[in-house]
Amino acid sequence: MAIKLKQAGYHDFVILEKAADLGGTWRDNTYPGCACDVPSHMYSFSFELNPNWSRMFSPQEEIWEYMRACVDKYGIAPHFRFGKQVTSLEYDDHQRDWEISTADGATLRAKAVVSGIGALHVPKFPEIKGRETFKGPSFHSAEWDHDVSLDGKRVAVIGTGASAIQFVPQIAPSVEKLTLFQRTPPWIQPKPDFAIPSRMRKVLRLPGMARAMRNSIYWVLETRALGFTIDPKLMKVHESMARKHLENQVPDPALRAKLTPDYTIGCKRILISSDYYPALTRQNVSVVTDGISEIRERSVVDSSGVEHEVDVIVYATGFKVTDALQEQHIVGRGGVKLQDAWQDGIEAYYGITTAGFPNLFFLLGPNTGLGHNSVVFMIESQVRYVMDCLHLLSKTQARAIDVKPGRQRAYNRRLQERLDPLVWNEGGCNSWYLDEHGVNRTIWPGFTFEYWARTRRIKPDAYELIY
Ligand code: N01
Repeated sequence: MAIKLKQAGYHDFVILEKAADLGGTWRDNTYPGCACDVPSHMYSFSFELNPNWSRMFSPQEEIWEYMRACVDKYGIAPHFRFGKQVTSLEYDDHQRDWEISTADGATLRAKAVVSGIGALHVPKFPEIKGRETFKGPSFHSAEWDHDVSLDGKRVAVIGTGASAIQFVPQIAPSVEKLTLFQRTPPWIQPKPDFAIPSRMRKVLRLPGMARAMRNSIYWVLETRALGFTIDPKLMKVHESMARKHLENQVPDPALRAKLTPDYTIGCKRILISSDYYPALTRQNVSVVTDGISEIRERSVVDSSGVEHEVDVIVYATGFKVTDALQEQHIVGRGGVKLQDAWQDGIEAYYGITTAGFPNLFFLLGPNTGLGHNSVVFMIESQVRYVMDCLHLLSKTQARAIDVKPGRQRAYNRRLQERLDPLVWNEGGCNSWYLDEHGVNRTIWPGFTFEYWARTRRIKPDAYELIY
């Protein structure tokens, strides 16, 4: 967003960052083995291709480094204000601008606000009886405590999502015992990861080659959308690939049974790993599927009453997703709080603007997440849309734009109708894609090129212009 603002000649903006450094996900998540599960040539900006990625799926440090390199190249550094946690956003009906307060007591005023807070950054801890009584070290995967050595320790890992499957194979060889508490097994496909040889990197530096690589990855990933967007039955191919992967890697039928999901693949995020299953077959690793009834000072008790003594607990239990935006103190026109505007569920127009909150734009807002391709593609579409909104403001000399409530409602009605028969809603699982009422507030139900095409230009008649 900052790069595109600058390129368009907007220089009067600040980036408020709660932490002391930039990087978001790729700054916070430092657990062993942290890497992207989308190929790097696609999980990067379309306007800043990097022929030098070291692997197909690059590790966290390299992605963070890429972000820093972009900041340097495009001169974004002076715009950052670190240690600025936004505590409230209030729209001023008279001035027609936003007052932004930060935790250090400062206030700022801005004509427009872009929320880039993401959905996966507030760690979620499970509500398990006695959790606070545990005497040993315990931490969340997104707040990995590198001062705690796990070597020779008895470690409990709770959760088997995208984060857990990356660090479990890394820590398993050095711990004394790893007890993995699995509530729902994920579907896992092989990870086609490899170090990109220097010869291939040389080729990628030739004109057009990095673009061709990116485009081919895009279309391969996009074909995965068929089962997601058309009919869950088309997911069968993916399911048999995942089932074969499990059979090949886990010879023990009892363990295999524990690891076999009972819902349609794709209902939860499809995970990719080639070293997770082998780690679970180790002598010092056990998978507990009985659920957790209690945590005591030195142990985790499962629901069949077995007490597992452990020295350390790692929570790989994910993030507060659908409430990440809702928990913010955001007050729009007429003093209406975002929580009240969204009392029936979070929704926006193309996930970007929401009625009653003029000139407030969301990146990765409601229903713009993906199960099959890179969200960076979605973010870039949203950024272009926000730029188009700003151009409309300049052109019309309007002070603000506000999406019409009827347009937003109609858009979301169609969106939910599309989502109804699809795998996230119908696949027979519980996932963080759904809110507490079982409504999908997270996923875009179509191909990404459809989203790209629909957000290419703002439709001015969908908006009220405020002068
Ligand atoms: O979190 P998750 P994550 N008792 O929510 C379990 C992105 N990401 O940090 O499935 C026991 O996926 C829960 O069980 P269940 C990616 O978008 C990207 O792993 O709800 N278990 C689940 O197994 C991903 O989707 C990359 O039954 C409990 C796990 O904890 C998102 O981040 C890499 C429990 C949580 O899994 C989050 O991933 C890593 C309880 N009370 C992550 N509560 C990339 O490479 C929860 N669980 C881009």
